[in-house]
Amino acid sequence: MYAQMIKSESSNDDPQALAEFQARIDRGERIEPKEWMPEGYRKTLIRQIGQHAHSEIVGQLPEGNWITRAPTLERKQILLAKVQDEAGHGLYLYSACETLGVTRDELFEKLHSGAMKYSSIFNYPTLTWADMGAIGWLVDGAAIMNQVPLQRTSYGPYARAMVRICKEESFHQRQGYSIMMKMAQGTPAQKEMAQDALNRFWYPSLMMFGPSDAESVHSTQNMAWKIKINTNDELRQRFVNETVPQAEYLGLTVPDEHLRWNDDKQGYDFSEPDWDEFFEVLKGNGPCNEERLGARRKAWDDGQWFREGLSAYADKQATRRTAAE
Ligand code: FAQ
Repeated sequence: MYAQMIKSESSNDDPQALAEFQARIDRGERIEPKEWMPEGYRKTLIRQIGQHAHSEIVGQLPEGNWITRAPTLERKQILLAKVQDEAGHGLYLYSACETLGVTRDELFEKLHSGAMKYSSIFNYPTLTWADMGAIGWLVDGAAIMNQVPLQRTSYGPYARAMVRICKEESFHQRQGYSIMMKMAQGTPAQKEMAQDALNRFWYPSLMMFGPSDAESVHSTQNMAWKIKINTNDELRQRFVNETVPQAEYLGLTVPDEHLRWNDDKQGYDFSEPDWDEFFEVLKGNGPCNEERLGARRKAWDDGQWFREGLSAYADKQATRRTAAE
C-alpha cells in the first residue's frame, strides 16, 4: 500500500525534474535538504530515518533493564555508556529526519499511535546478563552490517549521521562479544546462559534485515534512489557468513541444523527465520510490544510538565525581547 502511495505522489512530480533527479543519483551526487526532491523520495526517507530513530530510542529499553544489575562496576559503566550512545543516535537521526520537513513531535505522535514502526528486535525480552552479550554481538553486529553501506546513502544528512553511528556501533559489538567470551569461557552454567542467549537472539537478529527480497515492498525503488545500497537478503547472508565463525570461536552452536558452508556460493546455507512470527511482531503481537510502547508513551506523558515549562520560558523571553525593542 505504501508503495502505491509513493507512486501516486511521485506521479505529480514533473517528469523532466524526476529524470534530472535520477541522473544526479546515478552520478553518485548527494541530495541536500533544501534541494528539490520527488515527494516519494522525501516520504520514504522520513519513513526509514524516522523508524531508524525510533529503533535507537526504543532499543535502549531492553539493555537499560540491566544497568542496575550489571555484574561489576566496569560492566555497568560500559553498558551505561552504550545505552547513552543509542540515545545520541536517536537524536542525530531525528535531526536528520527534521531536515525533510517533519517535526519531532509528529514523529513521536506516530510512534506512540503505532502508525510508525521500530525494529522488530526490540520486542524480545532480555532475561539474563548473557543477553547483554548477545545484543551487543548480534544486534549491534546486524545493525552495523546494515548501516555501513548506509554511509553511502544518497541523502546527505542521513549518510553523515551514519558515519559516527557506525563507529560507536563497532564499539558496542566488541563489548557484546567480550561479554560472550567471558561467559563462554566461564563456569558450565555461564556457558549455558551464553548458549541460551544465542538460541533466543539468533533468528530475531536475522529478521532485523527485513523480509525476504521477494516480500520487500520498498527495496526496488529505494535501491534505484540509493536510499538502500543492498537488498535485505544480501545483508542477511553477509551477516551469517561473518557471525558463524565468531560463534565457533566462542565454542557455541548456532541454533540451525541446516547451517552448512556452501563452497559454490562461498557462503553458508541457513534456515530462514519464521516469517509468520516476524509479521506478527510487526503487527504489535510480539512478546514485549505493549511493554515497549507503554514505556515510551509514559515517558512522553511524564515529560509534559517539562515541555510546557520550556515553552512558557521561551514565550516569556520573546515577550521581554519585544517589550525591549
Ligand atoms: N522491524 O520493504 P521492506 C539498531 C518493515 S538500529 C520492523 O524491506 P525497507 C541499533 C518495513 O519498515 C535497527 N519493521 O522495508 C541498536 C516495511 O514496513 P512499512 C534499526 C521492519 O525499509 C542496537 C515492511 O517491513 N535499523 O538496532 C523490519 O526497504 C542495539 C517491508 O519491508 C534501521 O532502521 C524490522 N526488522 O527495509 C539500538 C536501519 N524490517 O515501513 C539499540 C535503516 C522491515 O512500509 C540497541 N533501515 N520492516 O510499514 C533499513 O535499512 C530498512 O528500513 C530495513 C527495511 C532494512 C530495516
